[in-house]
Amino acid sequence: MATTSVRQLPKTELIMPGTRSCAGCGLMLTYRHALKALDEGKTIVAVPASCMTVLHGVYPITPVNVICINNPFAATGAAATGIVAGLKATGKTGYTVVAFAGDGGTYDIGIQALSGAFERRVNFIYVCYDNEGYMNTGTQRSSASPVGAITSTTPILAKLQQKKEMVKIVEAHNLPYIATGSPSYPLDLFDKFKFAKNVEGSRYIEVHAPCPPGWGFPNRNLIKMGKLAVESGIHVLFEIRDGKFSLTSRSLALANKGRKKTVSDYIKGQSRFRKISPEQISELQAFTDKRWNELLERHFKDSGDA
Ligand SMILES: Cc1ncc(C[n+]2csc(CCOP(=O)(O)OP(=O)(O)O)c2C)c(N)n1
Ligand code: SF4
Repeated sequence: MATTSVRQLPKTELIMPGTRSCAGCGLMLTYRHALKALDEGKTIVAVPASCMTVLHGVYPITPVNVICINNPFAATGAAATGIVAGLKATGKTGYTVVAFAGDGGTYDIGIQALSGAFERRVNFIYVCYDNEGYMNTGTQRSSASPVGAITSTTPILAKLQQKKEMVKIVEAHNLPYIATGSPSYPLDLFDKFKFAKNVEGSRYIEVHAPCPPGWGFPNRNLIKMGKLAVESGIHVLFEIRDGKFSLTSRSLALANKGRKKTVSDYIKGQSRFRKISPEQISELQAFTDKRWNELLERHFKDSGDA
């Protein structure tokens, strides 16, 4: 469970009014809490082409009060590596380098640079905010889009394949810290960024970031949609510290007692699933249950309660 209380969250806001992100954006809320946890005036953010670039605004005006470097779409892992090397070469210490990329920039086009940086153990935090599509350019399909979702490149049959399990790929790099998060559970998110900040080496945090226009739900339902994802097991909250796995927050509560909601509960409020077939709903439920059971088993094994 989260150790930080709402009252203990830093009052400082690093994101001022006037961002260009949509109302009800899950990425925006994630970024707000991440910066609260990370920033002590010495944070440098690497951002590829994405909604995150749009959020930052048009040079020379920005509503975000941290140093940000825009890098080419495929190059986030390499750009963060360069920042870390530059700091070392100029003798600057005490900085936190953090990369913030979408699922397109992580699961697809950025995976090579990311894997290279992780293999070299570069000292930075990589955040993938997963809004399950290429949202900035008009909701194209990515390998993180779920089965049954309509995107602008899967308009007729909806997406036929299950989502790529990116965290499993990241785990193969044996990082000291890997976590998942959700803007609907901000204290859990804050604690994970706070912990990650003090770990040495490459760290990975993947956040499920609901996107009202891309998923087709009203702006006001952002928090509800993120919660439904966790309560149905579509997105599971956990962390892996030096290989030791534990469920956290609402996912931990669901493991100990409580019933998961169904994927139908989750998809019914999103118009991107309007063409999903009954077979695809069963496939998505089976995929979700299998993954949940694997993670549950791992949690109880690693916590010694198996
Ligand atoms: C090499 C290259 N190809 C395509 C683009 C166009 N482009 C800019 S942002 C973007 C989508 C990014 O998707 P994602 O990484 O998922 O982030 P999101 O937009 O969802 O925040 C694309 C295709 C580009 N900038 N560079
Ligand atoms: S398109 Fe989606 S991810 Fe992009 S700014 Fe809007 S709500 Fe956020």
